[in-house]
Amino acid sequence: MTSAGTAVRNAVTSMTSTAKVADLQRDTIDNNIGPSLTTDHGVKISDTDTWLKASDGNKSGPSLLEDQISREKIHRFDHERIPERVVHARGTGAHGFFKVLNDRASKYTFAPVLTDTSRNTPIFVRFSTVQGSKGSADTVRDVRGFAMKFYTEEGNWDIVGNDIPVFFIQDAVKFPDIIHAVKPEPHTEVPQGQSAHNNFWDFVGLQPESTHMVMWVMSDRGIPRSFRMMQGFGVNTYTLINAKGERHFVKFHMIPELGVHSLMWDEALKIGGQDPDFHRKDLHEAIDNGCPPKWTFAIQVIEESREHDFDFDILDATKIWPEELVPLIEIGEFVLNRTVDEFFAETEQAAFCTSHIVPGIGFSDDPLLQGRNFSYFDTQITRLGVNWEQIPINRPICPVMNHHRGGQSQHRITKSTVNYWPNRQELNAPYPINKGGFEEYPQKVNGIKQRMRGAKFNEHFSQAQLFYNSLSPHEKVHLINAMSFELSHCDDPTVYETYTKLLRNVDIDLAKAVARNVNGIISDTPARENHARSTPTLSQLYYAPKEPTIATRRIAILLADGFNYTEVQAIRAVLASSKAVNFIIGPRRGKIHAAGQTMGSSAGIIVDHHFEGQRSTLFDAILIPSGAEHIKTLAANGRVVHWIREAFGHCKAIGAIGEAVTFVRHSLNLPELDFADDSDAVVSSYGVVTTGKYVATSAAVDVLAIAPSSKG
Ligand code: HDD
Repeated sequence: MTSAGTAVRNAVTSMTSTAKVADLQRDTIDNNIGPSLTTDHGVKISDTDTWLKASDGNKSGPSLLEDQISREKIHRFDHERIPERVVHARGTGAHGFFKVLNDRASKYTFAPVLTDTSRNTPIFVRFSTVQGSKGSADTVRDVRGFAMKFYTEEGNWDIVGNDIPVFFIQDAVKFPDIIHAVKPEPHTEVPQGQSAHNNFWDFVGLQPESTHMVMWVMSDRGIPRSFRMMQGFGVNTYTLINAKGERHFVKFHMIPELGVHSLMWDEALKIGGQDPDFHRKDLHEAIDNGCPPKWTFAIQVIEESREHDFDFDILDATKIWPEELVPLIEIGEFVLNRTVDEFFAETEQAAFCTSHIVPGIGFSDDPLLQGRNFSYFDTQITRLGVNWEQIPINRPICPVMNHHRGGQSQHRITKSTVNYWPNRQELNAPYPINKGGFEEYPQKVNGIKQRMRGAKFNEHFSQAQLFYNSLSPHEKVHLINAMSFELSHCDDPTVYETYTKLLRNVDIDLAKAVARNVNGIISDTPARENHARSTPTLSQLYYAPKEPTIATRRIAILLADGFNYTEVQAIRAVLASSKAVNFIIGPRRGKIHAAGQTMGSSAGIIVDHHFEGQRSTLFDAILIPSGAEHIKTLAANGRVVHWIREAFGHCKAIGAIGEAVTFVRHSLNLPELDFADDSDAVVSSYGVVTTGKYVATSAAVDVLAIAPSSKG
């Protein structure tokens, strides 16, 4: 999918090509030189537009049931939907590859996918939201799924992660409850793509173990700017087994090269309506524009001997392993560099299982993982049938040989007279091999059958405090605003009173701020002291790109007739060389003319979108070049003033040149900023405002750049 701008530009500049395509098609059909339409049973079709009828040629008689071509077409349409995922229904995916960059992991595992630096392991990654149905919007506040399928030479390995390192619950048996609570309510099927409702907050208010995860979802992590700008976490505790047979506990981390960035909540709300496919398009646009997203792949490792050295249970999925205690070990990276060819065949039918591990990787007794290991295979059978691993997107790249037979859509043909083991055949049928088969780690277990959780599982607030304390001031404000938004959508006082009381276990100021906003229980007494510990590694500010970059950022250049052509061309060249994607937004789609160009002449620039067709929310920055005439038109357009004000309110970078400087200042009611000609940046309450002169042509020109200092 080319970026919208390019597609529009191509179409407008070569309008004739559309006519040409129609001629070409006619020519192909008339002379039977192109690919023919066929039925599913392979018969060529010459008419897919009219049902077979009994008619005297003048009057249209009854359509005939014998028309197997039309019947097949309707049959196929009637049965093309499959059950959507029971959670994570809304998603989008891309192909890429994973590369090990060093031998650091070989101390812990013999799995070649994590130790062989000569390999490029193909992967497929699907990003998703949790609560909404398949057709819901991308930019809702929610957890984001981060599911990775590694097609390794030893079999498929799936990491079915999220963009948040912990989870709502400790034991898998609670999953139906948390999902029922967050999904649309059973009596109204409301809300769609939102956790802001009584049932969700009722459940988490009664389930203190969810508190840590709720803090993460209510933080800016819950509204990522892009799938490309969010972390991924395997969440559960797995194990690694090395060549000596030693076992270590492990957690998996994916760190985005572009850093971790979020939308502003007001932006997320608006984009949900303006462009529900925003994240989906963003991923395609980046890959199509030659900027494949990249992540570093890291592990955290704990020796078996240290399992009980922490004040939390390392098998508890509601807890992180703080990096200060268990540092990250960077071992590889992966890139997503190919979009899917067909959404349904690939992304919709992609299926993951936490139980799909390869030799050198093992499970742990993490109760959440144990239950997940049952659920995923089970759910795929409902969605895709028992032979779902024969669907190309799920098929391993290594040989699959076993005695499984039958089931719907069985594609594999196994030439053998036996389908059991042991059997009398010479070894041409697959048999259990002595060396190299998957070996379970000989873990010692003892005890009695009982329903229990480890003692340390009972502590639910210290890491919620750690997370809250680690947020920057503006991240804290955003979290308070988010909780206030959510709880103000709960109209049952039991719900918001219970939750504002529970928050007194995290931080009394947080609890009071939210309680005041939502008419909750306000109290000055904390339910437990906030330990005040913090760590930089939990704020998303910690994950800035190693090299600052505007690559893939979407820049809107607002223009009207009479703009400065040289300036615009120069700026677009600079943006393009930095791999930012720029779009011309003007009064109408089609051509507009620069100062000095004749209206209607072939000169000028093609507008990608008109002011009413897009909003500043869909871009990362806006720029208004100079040109008296064009500024006069822009200044008279209320929508343009709204573009500037809305971008400023969302802490977007705004650039203005020449006559645009005054226009932008007035639009934002910025006072006259008396800068010296070659002033530096002036940090004011508006953020970092820079202005000065630049010599573009002979005369020096005013420039103004506003980058609000923080997402306050
Ligand atoms: Fe799950 C899908 C991630 C807990 C049961 N889960 C699903 C997907 C992701 C996650 C990313 C979408 C995969 C795709 O793109 O097709 N789930 C998680 C994480 C969890 C988690 C990170 C906590 C650490 N999940 C979890 C539990 C259970 C499930 C505790 C059940 C006991 N998850 C499922 C499922 C789904 C699923 C019902 C629905 C669709 C699917 O499996 O393929 O089996």
